[in-house]
Amino acid sequence: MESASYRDQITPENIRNVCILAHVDHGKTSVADSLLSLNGLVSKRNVGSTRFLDDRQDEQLRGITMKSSAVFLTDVLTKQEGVEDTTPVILNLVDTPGHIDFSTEVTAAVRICDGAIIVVDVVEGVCSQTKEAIKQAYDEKLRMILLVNKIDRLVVDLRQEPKDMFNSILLVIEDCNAYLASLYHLDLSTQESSNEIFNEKPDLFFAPETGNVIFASAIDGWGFTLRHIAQMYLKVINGEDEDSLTKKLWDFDCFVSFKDKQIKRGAILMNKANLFVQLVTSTLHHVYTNIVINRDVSNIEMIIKKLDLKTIPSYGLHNDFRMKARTILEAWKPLCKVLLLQCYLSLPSPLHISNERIDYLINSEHYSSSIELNKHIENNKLALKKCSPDGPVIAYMSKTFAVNKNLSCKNNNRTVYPKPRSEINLNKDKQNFLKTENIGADEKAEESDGSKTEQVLTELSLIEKDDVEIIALSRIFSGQIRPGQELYLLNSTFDLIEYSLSENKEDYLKKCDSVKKITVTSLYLLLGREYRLVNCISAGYVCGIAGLKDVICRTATLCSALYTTPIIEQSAMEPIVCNVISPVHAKHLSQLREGLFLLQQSDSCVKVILNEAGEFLLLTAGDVHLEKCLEDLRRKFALVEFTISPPIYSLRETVSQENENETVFSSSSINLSETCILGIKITALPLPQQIIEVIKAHYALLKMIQEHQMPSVVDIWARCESNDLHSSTDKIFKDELIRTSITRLKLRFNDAFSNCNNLWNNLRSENIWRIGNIKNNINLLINCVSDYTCNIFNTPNECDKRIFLDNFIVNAFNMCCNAGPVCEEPLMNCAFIINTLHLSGDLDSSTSRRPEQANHLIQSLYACFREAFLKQNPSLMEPILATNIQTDAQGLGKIYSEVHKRYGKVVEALNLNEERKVFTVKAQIPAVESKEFANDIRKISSGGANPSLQFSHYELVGADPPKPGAAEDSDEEVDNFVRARKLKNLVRRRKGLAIEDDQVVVHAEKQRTLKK
Ligand SMILES: Nc1nc2c(ncn2[C@@H]2O[C@H](COP(=O)(O)OP(=O)(O)OP(=O)(O)O)[C@@H](O)[C@H]2O)c(=O)[nH]1
Ligand SMILES: [Mg+2]
Repeated sequence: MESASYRDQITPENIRNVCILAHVDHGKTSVADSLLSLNGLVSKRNVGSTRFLDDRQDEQLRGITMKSSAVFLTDVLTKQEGVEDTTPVILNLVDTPGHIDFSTEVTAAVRICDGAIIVVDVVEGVCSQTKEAIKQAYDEKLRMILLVNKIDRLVVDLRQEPKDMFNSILLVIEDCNAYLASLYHLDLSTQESSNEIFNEKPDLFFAPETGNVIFASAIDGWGFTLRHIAQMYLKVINGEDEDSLTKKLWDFDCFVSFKDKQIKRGAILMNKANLFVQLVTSTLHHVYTNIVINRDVSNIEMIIKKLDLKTIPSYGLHNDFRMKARTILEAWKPLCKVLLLQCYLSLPSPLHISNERIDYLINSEHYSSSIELNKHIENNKLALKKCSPDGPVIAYMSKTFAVNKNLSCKNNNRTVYPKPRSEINLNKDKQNFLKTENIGADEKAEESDGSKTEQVLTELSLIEKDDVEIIALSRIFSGQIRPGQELYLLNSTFDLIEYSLSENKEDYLKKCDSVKKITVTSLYLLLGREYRLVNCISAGYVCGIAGLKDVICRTATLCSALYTTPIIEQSAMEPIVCNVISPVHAKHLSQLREGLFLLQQSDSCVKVILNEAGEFLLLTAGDVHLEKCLEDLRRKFALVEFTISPPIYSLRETVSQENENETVFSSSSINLSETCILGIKITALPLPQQIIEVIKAHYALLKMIQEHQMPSVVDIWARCESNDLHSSTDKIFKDELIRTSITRLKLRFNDAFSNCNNLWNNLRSENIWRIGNIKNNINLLINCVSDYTCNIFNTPNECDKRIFLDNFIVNAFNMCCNAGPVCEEPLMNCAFIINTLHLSGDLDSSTSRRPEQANHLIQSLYACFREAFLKQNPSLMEPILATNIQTDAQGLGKIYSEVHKRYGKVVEALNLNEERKVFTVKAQIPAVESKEFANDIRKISSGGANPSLQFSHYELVGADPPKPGAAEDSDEEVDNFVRARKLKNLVRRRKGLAIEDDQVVVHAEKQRTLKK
């Protein structure tokens, strides 16, 4: 077990927690390889080809990363490398996958880091997942470095001239900045986040002259910032210092006059190559053209001299010209060193967490109205800010994963620490430590690339179920954790307000399933493929925590005291692909169940559901993710044979209005007691898009208002305040910011209502009773009862006898939204309007408390909601997947026909290159029809196109039953109807519900003719 002595000597000031984000295949893992070479985990020769962190067999086979992996690296930066003093640095690096199926893994990575390296392939440019990566880092308030990768390809593959190389690079930087600007403006327009980030605006964008842009080729191991180039040319250019030359390198009007070696202006007007082209792209162009393309040995010595390389690198040892170029360029500006330096200089240490990030992490707005809790919240914020080992424990578990216990290195022989570097003046203790910890680092570097890789992979694949240990990838924000320590595990639903207001805390904890007590069994430093057992980890580190036996949670906060604000959960992608999984032999059922449990524990994007029919439903994020899960089940968790059904997709139910001027409603008379009858009328309507947009944009605020309007909480709040039970939301929220937001929200609703037609433009924000409880399925309950003022902005009038119905109506509404009457799938974009709510007779005050009466009431209301829905032309919505496919002109037609065959549509076909006729086809296809789509497209394009499908939205399938006269309508409409009926019956059959006749005979005559 490791003593913490080395880590003890490094303060959090010198720690950097950094993730690498990018679109698929842009080179993240290759960049990580380069950094790993610092510690000898990968030999320099094999950077880019080892892909050390892709340690799964399927990752190596497919060539894509499927999970986030963290690795703990240490190195020392010296004065020569650009820091003021010799500085030991710890880098916790997290490589992430780029494939859309694994975006939950990216979400997990960004939370535990303070900075992100955004990698962009300069040839492909900014792609959909690049934007997603930037957005995630921006939302999490991480500082970013842009790494423009694969610059070698501009010369070697595209044969671009230096000027075009510059344009390609510029385009990437501008695209990233344009996207950042759009995020920034969106933030400004909602104004819901604090102003701090806007004050720091200059740091938000990528500006090469500030050092947050690295130009690189990960595969060739080189990289630099403008400052590095400035340092190099300072000796030969007159009249400039390092700062001024760095700035001028990114001033496109500057150029160097080689005659007098001075920098001049006017490059744009004179149409001259600018300084960047002259000093940067021309140099790279020269090296690659001479060595790799022309294979010209005669120039190499000259190149080495020009690059100011004092020692001649061992380029001569390589016969391969690519390797020669690589050796020279790597010796010139090694990417690993440049990247480490820039992480140290441009990204914050855990001590420099911004107030804005702290407020975001604990959602401090949520607590801003609580005077009682203020002291605790402030203490929490202070603990996060101080990042001290002496503070209370606050850690965030961002994902769980399974490891082979045998692979954790319990003795030091299996660990790799940085090579001691003779020139560094470390203190004696550190030197000794490095020596003892560095056993076999060199041999390991060699081993880890070839035979060793094989060995590790085999080890993984032979894992025994008992050897599986579930580890939580965690970040310690405050305090210190040791094995054996007892901690509270709070999941994101833990409500500190409710806890603090509960009268009997013990009772509350017993009832509340959002808090658990766990004992930390072991702690690990994560070393990529291995896990190093340690006896203590302090604030500021990324680590692995074990001790989660029987706990399934996606994310959680670990803390030593219960008055801790849980760190908010990031919204992650919901799994959309669903398959039934069953054992081949019935006797293996329990093993499969255990395996599925472990799978769910180890992968936060997997859900396993046992349905009413007793089948296990396995929900995953996409085809590739499903295959990874099946591989894990087969080899690690279940070790039994199983079968898997074709995918089942989750549908949505909605309504469409036939005749806008006519309202249909369901009415019901419900006996509340022998003497009292409730009369209720409900209308279901499609929710207009404008209103959906307002709800989506303010979902968090609306949810908070709703939570505070729950009678029990309101009650308690009111007692805390001034016995005023008729408080409006404005009174409940003391915080000025929230109150202003609520006022603005009401205005937005009023605007949206008045922009709609007919019935809608008579409504006001005061008519909104409830928002449906599923975030992505927006549904609305509207109160149009003239004499009953109940809405989400005001607590109801206590004197009105109907107030007790509020909970029942809201519950029945939510029940109906969770499972609609067509095929028990969730509703989407529906509004239910309560037109009448009328009590006749005397209401006995105990009525609603009798369980059978309460049950009768809620079931009757639920039935009434369902009837209203069925009366308004119910329809189904299906998930639509979006894809981008690159193709040449010949493939274009085939792709169109493949998309149409699957009931999809081509949204856009962009001509990327006029000369070569390269197109990007943006298409959408129903998820239900997406089976084997990627494979079919790959075949069509002879392997050239490799589309990845991404969930886009839900879309109406078609009305079911058909509109009157549908039989005479277009073929397309009939197709829609037939598909809708087929989908509906498929779902109903799966759920064991009654099915209408499958045989749909529309256009009966046509069918007869066809038969002939
Ligand atoms: N020419 C060239 N190829 C590169 C460079 N960097 C990476 N590659 C290649 O690009 C491919 C993808 O690299 P990876 O490092 O696996 O990319 P990734 O971003 O980790 O991919 P995912 O994790 O699957 O999203 C590999 O074949 C690399 O060898 C580079 O600088 N130049
Ligand atoms: Mg990768």
